[in-house]
Amino acid sequence: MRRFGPPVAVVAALALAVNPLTPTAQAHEAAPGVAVVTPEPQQTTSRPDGFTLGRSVDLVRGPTTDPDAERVLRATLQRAGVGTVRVIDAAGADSRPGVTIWLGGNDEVLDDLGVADQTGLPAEGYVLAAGTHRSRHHLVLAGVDTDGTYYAARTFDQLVQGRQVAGTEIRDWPTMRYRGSIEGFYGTPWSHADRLDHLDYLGAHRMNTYEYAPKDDPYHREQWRDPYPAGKLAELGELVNRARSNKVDFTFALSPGLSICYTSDADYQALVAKFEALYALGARSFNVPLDDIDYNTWHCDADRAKYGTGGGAAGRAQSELLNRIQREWVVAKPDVAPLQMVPTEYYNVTETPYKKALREQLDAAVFVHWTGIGVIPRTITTAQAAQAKAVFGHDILIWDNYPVNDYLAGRLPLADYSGRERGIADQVVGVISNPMNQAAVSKIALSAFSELGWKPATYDERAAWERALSERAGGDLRTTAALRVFADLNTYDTTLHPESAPELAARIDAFWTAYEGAAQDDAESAIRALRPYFQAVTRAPAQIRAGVVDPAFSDQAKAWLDATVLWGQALEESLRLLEALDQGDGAAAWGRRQQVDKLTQQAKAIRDVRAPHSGTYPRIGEGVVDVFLSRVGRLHDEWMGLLPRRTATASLPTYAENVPARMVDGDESTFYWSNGAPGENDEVRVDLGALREIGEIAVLMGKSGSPNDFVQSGALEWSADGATWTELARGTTAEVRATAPAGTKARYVRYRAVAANVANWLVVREFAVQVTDGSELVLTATGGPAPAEGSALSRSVDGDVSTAYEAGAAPVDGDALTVTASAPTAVDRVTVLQRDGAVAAGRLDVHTAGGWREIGAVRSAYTALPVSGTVDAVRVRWTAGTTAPEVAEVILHRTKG
Ligand code: LTM
Repeated sequence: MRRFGPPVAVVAALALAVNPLTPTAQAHEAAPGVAVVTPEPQQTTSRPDGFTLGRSVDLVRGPTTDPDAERVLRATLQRAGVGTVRVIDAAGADSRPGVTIWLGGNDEVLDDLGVADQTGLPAEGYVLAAGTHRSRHHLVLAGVDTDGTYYAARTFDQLVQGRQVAGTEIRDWPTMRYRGSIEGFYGTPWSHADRLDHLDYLGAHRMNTYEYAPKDDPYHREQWRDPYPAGKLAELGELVNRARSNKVDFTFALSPGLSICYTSDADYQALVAKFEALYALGARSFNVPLDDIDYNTWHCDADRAKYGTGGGAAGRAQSELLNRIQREWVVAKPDVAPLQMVPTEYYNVTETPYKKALREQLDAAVFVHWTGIGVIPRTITTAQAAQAKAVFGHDILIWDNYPVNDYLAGRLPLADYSGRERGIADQVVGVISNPMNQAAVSKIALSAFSELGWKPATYDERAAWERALSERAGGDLRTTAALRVFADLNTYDTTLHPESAPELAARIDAFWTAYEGAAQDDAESAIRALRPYFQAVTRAPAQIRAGVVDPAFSDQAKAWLDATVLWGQALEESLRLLEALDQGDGAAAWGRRQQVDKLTQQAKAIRDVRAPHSGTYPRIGEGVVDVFLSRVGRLHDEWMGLLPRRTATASLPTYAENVPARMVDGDESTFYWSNGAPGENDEVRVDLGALREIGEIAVLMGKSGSPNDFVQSGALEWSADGATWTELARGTTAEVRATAPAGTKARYVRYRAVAANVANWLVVREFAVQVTDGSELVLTATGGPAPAEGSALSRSVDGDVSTAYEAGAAPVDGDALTVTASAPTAVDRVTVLQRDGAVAAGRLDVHTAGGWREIGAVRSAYTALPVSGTVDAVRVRWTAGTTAPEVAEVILHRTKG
């Protein structure tokens, strides 16, 4: 049909592709029995004198012993089958065969083992030594401080394989001072249980920072002055304690910027009162975020009078407030860490009066957060970090907006944590993650943060990602493979990963190359080669649910997992649809097509429970999965004789469900809405599906409520091939109209921004392009039974088989659906598509110059009857009392040639 010549090489390559659910060990994975410690310790030397843990061990507490470290250690020992832990003095240590654990260090034992002690290592560093001296086995966990001993215990937890302790000497310390997360997103905040679990996760991954800054906690931002209610305060207290037991600094953030009066002593007192309340609970680290506020708006006259206007004035006002907190409150409490702040200009390194004011006036002790350039930067380079340090004139803590998804409704960014240069560690004091609304799902990215923060010198984004998947899967290879498939479908995040489902897309590209050019046999093998990956998509959610270590992952990813099953099934059905077409089986193809549409609708009806994701459907491989399904649908349309429909696209992302297709649906009450302001050369485009002679064009932008959402300065252009464009008109208004010169033949028409909009987004209600050459056969439907409310007869001839004319009642005597063509047309087949489950019976007639003539019966969902001659109308005479029909399409297949 559409395949010419066999591209054997491509087909062979496809056939060799492995089923991605086949468990295959990855190169980065350690050999069986050898532990992988994550984050990777700075220095590891293996020794030959490892040992096996018996039923009991002796425990000696040393100078940097720590109860939390002991808790972790005891849990590890229990897991390894050690039933008795005998706590003894160093003096009573046994020299007979057995195991002694030195928690908190012991220099003599380290000496005996020939291991240098921890002296000189940075804060939080430790030495871990496991070896044998004179037939006694020793495990020394020697921290520089108690945090270090805790981390030594965490590392030991990963080292033990069953009962085996490999002989080892580890010297380890963190490179970055701050490692962890800031719960700093908009939308549904994490639950209390999420946070407790997250703090455990941070501790287990040697991360030491959790900042409490959820934008939608009213007491954090909108109502910052109000004290927390008792219940909420109790929860915060529990978090502080849990953080401490995981060696995590709970940092309490308060965001007063929406309403504070900087000169007001009462406001200052309200702020420190809130800090005091958290201090009383045990919090020892504090932050004042001033992001996402308008610093040109004062909230009291006194501020305006004192500071004047502009960024410099704002910088001075903020500095004075923060200096007072740092100098009067923080330093009065020696156990409180230096204050942190988030500047209003957190997203660039440009020199401005605001930054100058912070640089020159903000107390030197205060740490400044910075997101990298552009809020969600694709890359953060060492040079940029150095610039940030210089322009803010303070220590920089990177608030990295990954994998946050509050700006990506419906998406879970699950790709690797990429684009961060290792050298940033030399310029900043730390990198912390702003995670997703879904805490447990964020762990894939967080694991990479722990690796970058601990040992940036060897940070490898891809390897870290693979390790994170494996960890979520508890090391199970099938679950890891399923997670890889799922993560691929959830790659797109605008900047770090602007591509969608790259693995799936590559396989689909290879498939089309093989399929489109292949002879029948090779087409079948192209389908056979692609099918396992589609099956892997369908099956991945069940494998993930069965195999992930953390039930919260499946719970929080539920909407995406459910949707993945449906999209996977739709992909599989679409392959069956292709097979049906290859076999010339129109009835089977129509059945498959309906399944694809049904599955797609079900997938789009799914909602997550969290804002902002509750407002839209989970996006699964969007731009790849849906495009594949549409392409198969177009092949099916073409096979049935439907003329190519016009389609619409936009270069900008879509806001909510206001998709580009709404620009060409003939309905001005629906619209395309971009998810951002058009930049220069952003465009909306109509594809007529084939070269057509065009006439009047109208681009109707803006809408009530958003009248200024239009391209403020644009060019209306047409093209025959999508590459070379001819300008038709320029526009600066919401509605742009023009008429193409007579004889203009175009396939594409676009409206392109010639300059960026300053702020306004883009709404296009309708992008109408008139076709003047009569090549678009226009069909009109009349008759009955009358359509049900909300339906229309026209849906039986709209060229879209996913919509249908739904009759409001069963047919009565004399009811007929009549379809009239805009011109008499040579036709060789008439097809009537009814929806399964609503199939009415009737007789099919065609109208020619000789009048009406019956050509056969309509009695199933798919009726295709041969006809010859020039037809100007067809009709279905319904059998009275039969089912109320739902007619998806009536198609006149035009005679070729
Ligand atoms: O990034 C910062 C400093 N502020 C906000 C965050 O609260 C928000 O989560 C992210 C992502 O939308 N963008 C911001 O600008």
